[in-house]
Amino acid sequence: VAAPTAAPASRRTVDLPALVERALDGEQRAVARLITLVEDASPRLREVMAALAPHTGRARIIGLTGSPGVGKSTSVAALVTAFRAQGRRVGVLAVDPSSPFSGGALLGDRVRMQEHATDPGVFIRSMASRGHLGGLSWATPQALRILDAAGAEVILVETVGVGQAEVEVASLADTTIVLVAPGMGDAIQAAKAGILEVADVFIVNKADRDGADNAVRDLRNMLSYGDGPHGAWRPPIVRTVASRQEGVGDVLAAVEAHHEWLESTGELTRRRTDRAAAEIEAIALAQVRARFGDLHGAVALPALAGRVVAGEIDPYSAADELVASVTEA
Ligand SMILES: Nc1nc2c(ncn2[C@@H]2O[C@H](COP(=O)(O)OP(=O)(O)OP(=O)(O)O)[C@@H](O)[C@H]2O)c(=O)[nH]1
Ligand SMILES: [Mg+2]
Repeated sequence: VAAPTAAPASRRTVDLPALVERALDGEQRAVARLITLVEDASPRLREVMAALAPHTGRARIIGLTGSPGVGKSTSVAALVTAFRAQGRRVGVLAVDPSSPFSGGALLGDRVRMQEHATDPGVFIRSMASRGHLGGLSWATPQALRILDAAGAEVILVETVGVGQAEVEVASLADTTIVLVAPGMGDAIQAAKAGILEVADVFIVNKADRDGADNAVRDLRNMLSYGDGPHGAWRPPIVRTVASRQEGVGDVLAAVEAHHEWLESTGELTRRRTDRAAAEIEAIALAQVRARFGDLHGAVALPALAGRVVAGEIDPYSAADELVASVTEA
């Protein structure tokens, strides 16, 4: 009978430096295992990130967002094909920030990604970040660092699910692509959700369907071109039929133009610095929150709460005491 502790024990004895070396060599299995450490919020991530740091900062990060079924995964697959044709190594990260089950959508993606699955120049990984301390903003940047260090020159990030996560993922990318499709009222939905502002490039996908012209027109109307300071970036609108690889070259050209604009204006450095600041903050807050958690079962927080209930202390002073106790720990 196998000892029930076998799995955790083998996990603990993992030769991390060797795993990191293999990931740096671009070995897919090693990359996958490191990203699993992110999903598990492993305490050994600190070690991994320290070893990877000198090898990061090269990858271009492209986020794709848009309503369910608009064609994000199909577009990701089409873009992977196009980037591979240019000889670039590509990482794909599908993030599921909300759903408790990473079922259907991600499974569908895996099927669509089949043609790329055996290509050693493509890293594909889906990740559930739900339930993490700090959630998406904590886990995604770390997975991106791993892919970056492993040699992915371009990383495509697709979010599954709608809402705040879309805007959040946009803040993780150098270039954010917002997809809409004809007849879905997408442009209006996107405007409502505050997604128009985060778009660097628009794709009107499913241009083989009726209403593509209307979708382009809706977007143009809402974008109010002509405003904005001289030299500001104006998000181009590209039509695609992702399922037939049509228009993908135009998307690549738009992404390239945006990258050149980012570099020439210093915006790339600004965005990456903002991102690093958000990442540091997320890690720091997770650490503080973990210490609060330790105190939940212990004396400090329940004792403080009791004193607040008894009217011995006000909640602000109690919070001060709690913060002082965790930051001095
Ligand atoms: N007609 C047409 N169908 C397309 C096109 N692109 C994608 N589709 C189809 O649209 C459906 C949804 O595509 P997906 O790529 O899974 O869309 P998604 O945005 O990733 O969907 P979720 O991840 O579930 O939000 C699939 O059946 C695709 O084959 C296109 O350009 N034209
Ligand atoms: Mg998808």
